[in-house]
Amino acid sequence: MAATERTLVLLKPDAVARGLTGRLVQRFEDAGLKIVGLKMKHMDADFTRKHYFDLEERFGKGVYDATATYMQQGPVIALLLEGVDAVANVRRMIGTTFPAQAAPGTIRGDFAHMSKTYAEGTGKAIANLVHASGSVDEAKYEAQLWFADEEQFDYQTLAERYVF
Ligand code: IDP
Ligand code: MG
Repeated sequence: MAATERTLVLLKPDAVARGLTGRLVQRFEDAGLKIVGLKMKHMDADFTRKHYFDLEERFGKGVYDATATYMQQGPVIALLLEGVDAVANVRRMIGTTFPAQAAPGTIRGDFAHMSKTYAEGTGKAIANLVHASGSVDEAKYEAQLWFADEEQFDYQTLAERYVF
């Protein structure tokens, strides 16, 4: 039997402040993904660096600083989700990084519309509502960064009998 995966989702400060928590969590539950960890946290500079440890290297200081400010503007809600190919499936559900290009039906496409051009022109971060691990390796690193062993749970959902 192929193993299931665990992946990290963050509801970013704009999602929490806009009161979208329930609707966004509902989408993952509706797809049969199992919540195996859940917490609220206000990220500080040090923890933001650990979470986005390679972002500055990938996109430069301007993008890193804008993103770090955005991620610390209010609390985030972290979810550890389990399911079949959970990493790729959750990425599919959130849509591409820039909401203006994210397909309708995805979280970023349905709840935001900001473009890369606008973010660059204003020096703003992309307010794109959610983070999700981008690869299986990233998911493993982020799961242990955000959730101690005793904060990660094993239990059975009703849905998994049919969806896993
Ligand atoms: P992802 O969130 O879709 O995985 P990444 O490329 O890993 O996208 O970038 C992480 C985050 O950094 C993005 O979600 C976004 O908040 C921010 N970011 C990435 N590229 C840009 C940019 O060009 N301008 C502003 N913010 C950016
Ligand atoms: Mg990423």
